[in-house]
Amino acid sequence: MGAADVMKDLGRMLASGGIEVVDCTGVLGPNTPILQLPPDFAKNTPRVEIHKISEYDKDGPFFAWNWMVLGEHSGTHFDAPHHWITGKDYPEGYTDKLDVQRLIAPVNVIDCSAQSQKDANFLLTADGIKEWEAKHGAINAGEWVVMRTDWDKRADDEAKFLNADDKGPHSPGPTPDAIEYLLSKKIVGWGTQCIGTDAGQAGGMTPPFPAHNLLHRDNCFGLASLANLDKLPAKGAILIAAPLKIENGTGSPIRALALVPKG
Ligand code: 23J
Ligand code: MN
Repeated sequence: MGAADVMKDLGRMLASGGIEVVDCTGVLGPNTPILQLPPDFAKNTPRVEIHKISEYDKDGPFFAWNWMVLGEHSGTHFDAPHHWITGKDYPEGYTDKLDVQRLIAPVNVIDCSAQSQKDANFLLTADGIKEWEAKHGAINAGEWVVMRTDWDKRADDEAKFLNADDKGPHSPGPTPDAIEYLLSKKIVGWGTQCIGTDAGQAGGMTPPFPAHNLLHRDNCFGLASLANLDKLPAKGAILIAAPLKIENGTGSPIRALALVPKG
């Protein structure tokens, strides 16, 4: 079947609901959990603010609109290669310069929800990914890989979402060998449901923050604070994860949408 026929069928399936669009995005607002850097950094990304300009009043009798305070790395968001020092030399490693062809791709959903419920510091390893592949099929070049932890169920409570104590944040993520394995398969990117693409304790790994360090070293993308991954099949969905075209942007909030075959 040719591409034109595929498109025709895709359009029909979307219009009829045979393909369901699942929203993998959290609400962006003042209650959105925000990353907290250790206090030795003077600056941090701000809380999201939404300010009214008008709502059918003296400042706008016919119209409602708002303005915002919004960091690039807020809520459900995209990490571009330039976000990390290992990706700094890619000329296309910014939100306004990257190859949009890579943003829409099949998604592999690795369910780590049971392990993550038992252990907030659960780490997905290369062996864990290979076990998943033996059951569900191989991860292929050009695909997204996301780690399901159901962490989005905590997103209405920032303290539970960040899950920090005097030793720092505790949240699941990948090991360095997991990310190296996925990069050897030429994935487009890696996503999680936690505040960042790395585990809470990833600052102590070698290299520190391996998802950031290794993904962006290889010009690959990261996705964080994804929602509703429990509504996706292990394989068979297509993920659309498109950042705003921020000039020289290092990341951006996204509306992450998954196309899921029904039934
Ligand atoms: C800045 C510094 C460290 C980290 C992050 C941002 C993120 O997780 C992010 O949002 O990309 S770890
Ligand atoms: Mn980020």
